[in-house]
Amino acid sequence: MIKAAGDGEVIIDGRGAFNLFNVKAADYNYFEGITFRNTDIAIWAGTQFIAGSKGLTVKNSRFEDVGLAIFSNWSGSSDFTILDNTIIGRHDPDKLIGWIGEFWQQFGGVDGQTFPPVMSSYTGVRLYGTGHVVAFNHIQDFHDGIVVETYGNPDGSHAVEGPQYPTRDSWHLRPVAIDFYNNYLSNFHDNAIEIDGSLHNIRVMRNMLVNSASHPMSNQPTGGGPIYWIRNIAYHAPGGATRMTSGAPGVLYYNNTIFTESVTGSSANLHWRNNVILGQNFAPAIFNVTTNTGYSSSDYNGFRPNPGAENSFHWNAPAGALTLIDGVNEIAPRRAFATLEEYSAATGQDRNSILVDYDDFVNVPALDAQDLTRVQRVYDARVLDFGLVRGSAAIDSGVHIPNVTEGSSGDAPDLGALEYGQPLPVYGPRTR
Ligand SMILES: [Ca+2]
Ligand SMILES: [Ca+2]
Repeated sequence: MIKAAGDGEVIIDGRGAFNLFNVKAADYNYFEGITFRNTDIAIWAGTQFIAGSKGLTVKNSRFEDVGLAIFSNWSGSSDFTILDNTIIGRHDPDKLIGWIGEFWQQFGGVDGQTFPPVMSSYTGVRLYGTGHVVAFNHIQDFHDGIVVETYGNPDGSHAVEGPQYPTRDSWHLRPVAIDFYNNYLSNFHDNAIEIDGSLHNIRVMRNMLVNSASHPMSNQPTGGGPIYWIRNIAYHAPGGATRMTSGAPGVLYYNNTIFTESVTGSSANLHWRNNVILGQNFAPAIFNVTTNTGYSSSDYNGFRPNPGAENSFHWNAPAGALTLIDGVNEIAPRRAFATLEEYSAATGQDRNSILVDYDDFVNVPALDAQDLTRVQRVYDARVLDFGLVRGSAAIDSGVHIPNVTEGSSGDAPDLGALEYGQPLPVYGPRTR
C-alpha cells in the first residue's frame, strides 16, 4: 500500500522516465492520494501474453503529464478498482481535433496545429481481463479515455482456425463483468469510452461524455454482449455518437441523452429504448441503423430530425428472424425514410417514439459539426444543464426497463439520462 498521509501533497515525479510503477506479477497493490506526473506510463499493470496484475486499486489520485495513467493489456488482469482519480493528458486542452480523416486534416497548420496531431497521451485507463470497476474519475486530453484492450480474438479462441469461443480453460481470461460508471470524460482525439473486444456484461452507465472528435461510445466490435450503455450523456461529438463494426452483437442503449447523430455501421441483436437523440449536423439522418439481425429493435425514444434532411431515419435489417453474416451473406436491404411516421409505419420500429427538440432541455446549445470556426471548441459540461424542462414531451414517455428505470417519478420513466426532478448524478471524483 502506498497512501498519502494527509499532511500535504505527495508528488511522485518521473522526470520524463518511461515508467513510474511496474506492478506486473504483483497482485493487490493499493495507491491512494498520490500525484503521479511526468512519465509515459504511470502504473504499468500488465503486458500481453506475458504477465500482469490482479486486484490493483488506485483511488483519489492525480495523474498529469502522462502518456498512459493506468495500463494493462494482459488478459489475466482482474478486479481492478479505479475510483475518484483526476487524470490529465498532454493534448491541447483548448482545441478538439481528430486523429484521422479529411475533416480534421483541414486544421493542420491552423493556429500552429499539426495533422495528424501528435499522440503524446494515448489512454487514461486501459485494461483487459475480468471484473474491473472504473468509476467517478475525471479524464481529459488523451487519444482515448477509458478502453478495454483489443488485440484480436479473446485468448483461447481464433477467428479462422477456431475454436470460435474461448475454451473453458481460458474462461478466466475473458474480458467480462466490467463496469465504467459516473466518469467525466472530455477532449479525445478518438473515443471517450471504447469497449472494443469485450465479451459479456459490460456496464457503461451514467458517464458524461463530452468533446470526442470521433465516437464517444465505441463498439468495434463487441464479442457477444450484453454491452449496456445506460444513462450516459454525449455532447459535442462531431464524428457521431457510436461506432458499431464487424457485426457488433448484443449492444443495448437504454436511457441515454445524445446530442449527435447515431449511425451504426454493422451490428446484431441491437436494442434501443428510452433514449433521446438530437443532431449536431454531422450527418443528414439522425438515426441510421444497419443490423444483421431481423430481431434488432428500437422503441420509446425521442428524436430531433435535422431540419432539411431528405431522409432522417434508415433501418437496414433483414426481414423476420433472419440473420446475415458480414462478408458471407448479402448485406441487409437498404431502407430510408423522411419522417418518424413513415419509418415506424414501414418497419414497425419506434412506434411509441416521439419528436423532441433542444428546447426540451434546460440549457443545451445546439452545435453544428460543419461550422469550422467553432467545431474545435472544448465545452465544459458542468456549465450546461441536460435536464428536461417542465412540460417536456420526453417526461413520462418511456417504458419500464427492469433494473434500469426503477425509482422513476411520475406516471412512467422519462426519456434520456436524467429523470425530471431527480438529483443529478455525480460525474467525476466525489468530494471528500
Ligand atoms: Ca479508440
Ligand atoms: Ca417520469
